[in-house]
Order: sequence, then C-alpha cells, then structure tokens
Amino acid sequence: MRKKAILITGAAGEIGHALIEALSKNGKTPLLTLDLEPLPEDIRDLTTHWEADILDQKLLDRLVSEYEFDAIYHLAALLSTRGEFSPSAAHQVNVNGTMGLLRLAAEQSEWRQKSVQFIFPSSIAVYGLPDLETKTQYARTREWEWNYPRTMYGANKLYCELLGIYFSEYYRQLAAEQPVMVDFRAIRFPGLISAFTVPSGGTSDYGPEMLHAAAKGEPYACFVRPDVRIPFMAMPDAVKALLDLAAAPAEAISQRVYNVTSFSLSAEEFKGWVLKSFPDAEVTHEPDLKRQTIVDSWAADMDDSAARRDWGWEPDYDVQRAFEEYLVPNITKRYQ
Ligand code: AKB
Repeated sequence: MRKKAILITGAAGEIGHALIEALSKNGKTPLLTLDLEPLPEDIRDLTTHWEADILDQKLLDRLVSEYEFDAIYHLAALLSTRGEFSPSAAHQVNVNGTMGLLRLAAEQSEWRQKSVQFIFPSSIAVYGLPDLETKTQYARTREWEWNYPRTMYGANKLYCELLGIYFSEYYRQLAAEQPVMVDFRAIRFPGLISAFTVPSGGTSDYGPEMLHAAAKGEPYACFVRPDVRIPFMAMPDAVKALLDLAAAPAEAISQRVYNVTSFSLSAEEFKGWVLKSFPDAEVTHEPDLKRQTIVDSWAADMDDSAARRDWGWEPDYDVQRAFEEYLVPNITKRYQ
C-alpha cells in the first residue's frame, strides 16, 4: 500500500522553509521533502526528508512505488544569475527536473484515477522587455505580454509553464481514451523577501541582501542603479499565494498560470525603506551592468487582476506592513 503524502522538491530553499511550516500547520497529509541539502534544524521534525537529486530516475521510480501524492510543490530550481554561469546545469535542473516530476504526476494521476495537483512557482523572469521605454509603457505587464526571457532561468520557467499546461490539457491526446490528467497550476512571483533566509543565485537578490546587510550593520553595494524598478513580495504572501491557488476549486481557475504581486519599488525606494528602520545603514550603488540589464528586462510591475478575480488573491502585506511588521522585527531579532 502506497503512503499518502504531499511532495515538496527544493525544500531547503527560501520558499521551502516557509511552505513546510505552513503545510504542516494546515493539513493532515504527511510531507515528503527532497533537496540535495539537509533541512534547517527548526523544520526537520515537520517532514520526512530525503537528501536526493530530482534528476535521479531511480529516486523517481522509488517515489512512484512507495508513495501516493495528492500534491507536488515543485520548488527546486537554479535561479537567474546562477543559471547564466551554468546554463546547461540550469536546463538540467529546471527543465529535465520538471519534466521528470510532471511524468511522475501524470503516471500517478492515471493510476489512482484522480488528478495529482502540481503547484509550480514561476517567475517575473519569464518577461523580457526590450528597453526602458517599453518597461515604462507596459508598467503592469499581463501574463501573455512580453514573454521573451533573456535568461536561461526565465526561458526554462516559461517552457515549464507550457509543459505543465500540456500535461494538464493535451497529454496523450491521440489515445483512444484520455487519461486522468495532472492538475497543473503556476504562479509567477516577483522578487521574494524573507526575514529568515537570504537568497542566493537570483538577480532580484539586491533587495533582500540590502536589508539583511543593514540589519547586520554591514555596508552594502547594490548591484543595480537607484532607478531600477521591479515588484517584490514578502515571503508569507508567497506561501499564501501558493496555498490559495492550490485550494481554489477547479471551476474558478480560468488559466493555469497567474501573476501575483504586492508592491513595486525602485532600488532607491527600497533603500529608503531600509534606512527608515536602520538609519545608519551604509548602502551605495555599484551597478553590475550585466546583472542590471537582466533586471531592466523584467516588468516594473505585474498585473495580477486574473488571480484577484479567479481565486480572490490579495496580499496581506503592502510595503509598509511588509517592512514594519514582518521584515524588520524578524530580521532584527535574527541578528541580535
Ligand atoms: C531571481 O532573481 O532569479 C529570482 C526570481 C525573480 O525568480 N528571485
């Protein structure tokens, strides 16, 4: 008899930490988590964790034979900056890893005659605006606009969204009988900011890095110009978005990929919020032209009206609440 579980890949990453806490509080279904790394000590008791590689086919075979998954939260990915240094590795993890898990979900959906839900965090990196003029003109980019990513990570995320749609709508479309399909749902996140973890390998990292450095009393050289603008979101809202989308009834879902966002800030405005709480923070700008070009190609803000309309998306944290009630108090405590 297969054991029921919710599977979380990339569990030791930033979203994983907060998602494991939330899912273990909310639900009765046990969690099985995968990552190459061990989990931080504070969440180890909440899940059965395997230190394993999602590219290992033997591992996937073992998962299929031992477990029945109601849902898969596939978080494992190499982010946008890291992916530019190792594009083949990024493709392996981001695309082949996702393909393997989608096939696993398809196999299980068919076997148990009930859809496995596949929740996929996508990213603002799927957008690629050609210049700053267009970025200003399309200030709140909609899901189908400017899908011309400039990074391997963005291209991987966009393609995996399409793969997910394929497995949910068209998989084995020429077979005599269509199988029960995967229930794929994706969220395009802006830059995420956690009070408890510092990101690594991303290009929106300048925001959280600035804040964590200020709390530690360390100087920070921001790698983008002061006027560079993208949207951000506090981690609890990211987890809320994943859980709300997962909980939405199938009839409410009119598309499989949704933008969500909270607040849009230029690097200068971000610094302003940091200085409000840490007035002695030393923040300078030393733009890295290459990384900055990537951020320049991302939308200044995202239109999340479809998520609001279909499944009632609304962030709990606007910029003031994010800084004053979640980020600053928790980060200050962390480095005391
Ligand atoms: C990155 O910077 O690559 C990520 C993202 C925006 O998806 N934080």
